[in-house]
Amino acid sequence: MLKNTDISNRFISSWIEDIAKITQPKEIVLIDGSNEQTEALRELACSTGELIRLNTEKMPGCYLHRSNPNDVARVEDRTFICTEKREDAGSINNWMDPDECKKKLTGLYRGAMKGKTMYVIPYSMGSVGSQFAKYGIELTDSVYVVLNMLIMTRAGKDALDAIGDGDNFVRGLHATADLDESNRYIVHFPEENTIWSINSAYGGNVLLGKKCFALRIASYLGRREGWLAEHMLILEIECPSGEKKYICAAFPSACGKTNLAMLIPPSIYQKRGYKIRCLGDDIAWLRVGSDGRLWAINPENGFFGVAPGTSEKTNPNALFTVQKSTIFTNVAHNIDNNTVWWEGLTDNAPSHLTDWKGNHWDPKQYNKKDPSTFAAHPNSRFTAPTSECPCLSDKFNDPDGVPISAIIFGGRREHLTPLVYQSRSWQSGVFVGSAMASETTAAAVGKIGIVRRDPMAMRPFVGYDMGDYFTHWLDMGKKLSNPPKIFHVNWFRTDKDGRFLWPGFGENMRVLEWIIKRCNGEAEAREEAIGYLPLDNDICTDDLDIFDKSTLSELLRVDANEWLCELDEIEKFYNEIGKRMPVELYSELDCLRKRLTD
Ligand code: OXD
Ligand code: MN
Repeated sequence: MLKNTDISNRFISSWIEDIAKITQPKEIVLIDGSNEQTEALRELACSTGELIRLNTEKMPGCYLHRSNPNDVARVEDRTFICTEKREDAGSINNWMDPDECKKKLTGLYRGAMKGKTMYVIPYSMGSVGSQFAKYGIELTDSVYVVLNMLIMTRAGKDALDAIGDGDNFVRGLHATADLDESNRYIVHFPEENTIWSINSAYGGNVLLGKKCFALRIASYLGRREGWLAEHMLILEIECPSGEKKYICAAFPSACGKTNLAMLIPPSIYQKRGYKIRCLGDDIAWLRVGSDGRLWAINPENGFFGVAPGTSEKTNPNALFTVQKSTIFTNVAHNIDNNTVWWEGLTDNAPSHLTDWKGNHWDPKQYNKKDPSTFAAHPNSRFTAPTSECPCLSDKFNDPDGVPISAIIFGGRREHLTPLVYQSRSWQSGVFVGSAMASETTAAAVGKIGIVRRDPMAMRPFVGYDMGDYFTHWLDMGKKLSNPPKIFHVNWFRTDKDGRFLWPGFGENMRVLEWIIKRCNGEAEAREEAIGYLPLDNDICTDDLDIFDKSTLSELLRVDANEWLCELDEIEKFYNEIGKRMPVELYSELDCLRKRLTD
């Protein structure tokens, strides 16, 4: 058992004791973040088969993990917000009464760690000591979770010291149990700074610092304390003048946040002196600075990215990042050279692969329309340290964060939304974010490709009522004397044959350039009912062969009738959110309807 002397904080030690009485581990180990302990845990995981050590020359410090095939994505229908009053969780979240939930889950946790080790992981979200930083402790019986948390957060002794004697930390409890899907629960008690997770070992459900803390609990705390926790990447653009600008962008899961955050500008932009650097690919915490601007940090310390589709063409920086110190989950194993592979990494698959379930993979069975024939799971992941990212901004660890000039919302829409448009004001920008919709992806269990409303890409992550969340966004705007400009982009518009109209990836720089110019007051725009759009020549298409101006006009077309139908859908969604929907957003909706019909 953990010796009392290891943790002097009584709040922590008595909580650990309470949990240990229920889960009954054979021993308790404190994670200190030292290289020796981490290395010993890697050895242990390799000896039990939980990890496979990959080619130490080609991919030093890299490992492969295979999860249970029933446990490969976030489970939104098993995710709950347990507030005292049901209405505080809102109509979009699943809710359970906190006492009933604890009773039920305590039954499931009872004896769940028998014969196992319970690891105690103290961690910090944000640089330890920063005004943005928040601390947590995760108790888990999974070495895989420990090793992932050591990459994704700043975990170990420094975080424990920062908690000191206080009880201001998020209590997270994870037990693998027997991975029974029907008893899988990811539950949050925002009023008690507590998260419980059981019967899963998939990252988004069990790396409790990530979605559970840094989004669901943090969004709740942010509302109480006057800041925002958002599902956003953060990137830095260095302009030819040497000036650096910072942008946040919110896209639903698996819609290209990692690619945009690590974008390499096309060569004509490089020649002009543009550079892009990454600060984060998934989560941003945003505060109002004393200068009236919005300042952001990325609270994480690693990337938990989707592997399929990542290649030398689509994201060379991510590919470079994952060559070292990375844990791969559910990708294919190239047994000839003990490396990894996934669909999209190269045009042709290597000759001898073991698929993500550990079976021999027969390339003849591959059918690109049927994910069950893929060598890697469509939601297979890499967990890689930010420190390996070749384009990491030197502001990454800055405790004050970076000042944000623009916020971009985006979704995956075949039709309707143009390549880019700018909202008229903060309030209309909040409307744009609230009305976001996207086709579903493999990041969560469920049907893929269905359009669903995903406001600010936060539908699965807001830890309280969605109407209150929008009100909080509107209130934040009132505190910003110099707010970021708000834009919406859509890289996924298709032609009548279903082909993407926009080349995407590095070429998205062309859209970022217009956005930065708008922020600097250097680009014109045409005013449409939905907001401001680029004039025909405002998006640079130099060097873009296979692209003609008529394609650009199509990408920037606004169809009033389609938008009027969309507004009906938005209104239905607002009504579903219910009585806490702010009137300001209904009035934005009415004004837009009027502008579209005038
Ligand atoms: C993620 C997600 O893993 O959004 O980032 O699902
Ligand atoms: Mn995400």
